[in-house]
Amino acid sequence: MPKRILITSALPYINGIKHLGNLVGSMLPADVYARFERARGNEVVFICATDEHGTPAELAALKEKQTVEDYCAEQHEVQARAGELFGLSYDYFGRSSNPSNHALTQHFANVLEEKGLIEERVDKQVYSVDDARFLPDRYVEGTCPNCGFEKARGDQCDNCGRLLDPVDLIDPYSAVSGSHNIEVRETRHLYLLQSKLQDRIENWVESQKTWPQLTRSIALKWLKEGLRDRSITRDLKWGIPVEKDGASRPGFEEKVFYVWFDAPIAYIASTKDWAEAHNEDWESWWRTDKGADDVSYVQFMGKDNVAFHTVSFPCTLIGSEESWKTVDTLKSLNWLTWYGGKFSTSEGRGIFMDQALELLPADYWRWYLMANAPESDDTSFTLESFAATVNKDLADVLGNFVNRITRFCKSKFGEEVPAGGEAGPVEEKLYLELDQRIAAYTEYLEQMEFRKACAELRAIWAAGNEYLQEAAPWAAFKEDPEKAAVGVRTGLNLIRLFGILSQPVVPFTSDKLLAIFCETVTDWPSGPASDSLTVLTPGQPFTPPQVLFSKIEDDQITEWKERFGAA
Ligand code: B3M
Ligand code: ZN
Repeated sequence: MPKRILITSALPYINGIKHLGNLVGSMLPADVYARFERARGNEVVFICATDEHGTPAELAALKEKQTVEDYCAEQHEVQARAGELFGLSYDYFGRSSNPSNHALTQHFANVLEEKGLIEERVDKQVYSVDDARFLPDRYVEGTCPNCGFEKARGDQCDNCGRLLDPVDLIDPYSAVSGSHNIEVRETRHLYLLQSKLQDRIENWVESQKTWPQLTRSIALKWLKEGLRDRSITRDLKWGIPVEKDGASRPGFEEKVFYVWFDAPIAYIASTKDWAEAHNEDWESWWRTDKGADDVSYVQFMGKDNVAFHTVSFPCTLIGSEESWKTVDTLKSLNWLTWYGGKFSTSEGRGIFMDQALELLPADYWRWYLMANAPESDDTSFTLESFAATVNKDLADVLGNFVNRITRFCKSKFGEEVPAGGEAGPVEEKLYLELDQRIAAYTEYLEQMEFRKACAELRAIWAAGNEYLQEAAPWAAFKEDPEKAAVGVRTGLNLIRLFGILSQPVVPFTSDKLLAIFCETVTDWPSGPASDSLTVLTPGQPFTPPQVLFSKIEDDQITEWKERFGAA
């Protein structure tokens, strides 16, 4: 029975194309996992969307001298295209500003209010006189009352991780203009009474037996601090308007929902948009009373998003008392740093998705990023280690293997799988090693242990080279052409098997490997390696490929370091 797996990646903010750190933080690992589960024959729905509300979008549009609607529409296309070029295989790439999300967000707010979990409160909010606007949480900066960090944001301190309210900050200033001319004004907002949900969320978190340690400890830390009631509306123009009974809610005409309230709801809304576009049933993925109880739901995100997904969003879902599907497995990643520091959009530090593809094809980046995914710790991206990894793993190990075997076959046996000979001890040894390694690789992918999975995949490629070294068909050819034929036939079958196994991580290369044999199958090998390595039979034609990977040269590294601010 195929499993039904719902996969969501954290939604990239609309304001500008994402850098490699964003990519490896959620979208790319989610894609690798989605591809793997599809290849295993499971039914996968993989959802992402642009996160379009909030002040960042407003300010970015202002800077570009565009209306925020136009800005978002344009940037959505830019991000959709970049994702496609990187091979991110979303079933749907939606928008949090779509009508479906307006309706669902409104729905949740209404239901939560009916359940007594929402109330209007007059709140104090930071107002910047010079900017003539209320400042949303993250646009107020100041000193953290918890740890003393001087550049704490109003929503969260990046130093100690504590969730904050902007009014908690000591010596606050506007991050928009830097102005200290700010004051606290009264404003009316909707509050989600998370404190009333403490027990229910705690029980729910306790019942999650498969969460990774990082995820669990973040959730528990929050619960221990005690859930605080949080305002879920903001004084902004751009966003989802606050309604009651189908009309503007009195007193809220100039307000919208807080971006972190509506963004996770967009996972559901985007699934709905996907379903409408493909004549599918979205409720069977999201409502446990409508078939979603057998869905396994996996979320991917950077560690700074974990609290919102283990506490805030569950408050929305569980608080509604409707039968919404909640997350089963949450994979969170640490930071990828740029030479030990921060990637920075505003300072143009680091490499962004569009720039990366100007330099090299997607698979070079995909391989490096996944093989070095920041799982147990932050990982530093350097062009030097990127080049070393690409040159060694992709060019020397995988590329060289494919090149050697296809060329040798072409020159000695022609462009078809050679006949003759039988597998002997050298092949048996290879089968044994691959049986173990493929099982381990599969297990790591299933566990979403991506670094370990990639190490195993690399070892599988290397096993091919070691086998060729031992079988040495070029040496055998003169004396014992049958033995050489076995070596070549096995080698060609290895290329096909590499094509299948590599598909989740380097899908474009995988396509090329399979195209050598005019194949497109990517069904995960389930039988023994001895079966997988005898699929291509004598006489089957093939086309030797172009060089698969070119090496990165030292002067390229120098040039790129200069260009991207690493020099
Ligand atoms: N856009 C934050 C981020 O990309 C945010 C994620 C929303 S997930 C619902 O870090
Ligand atoms: Zn702090």
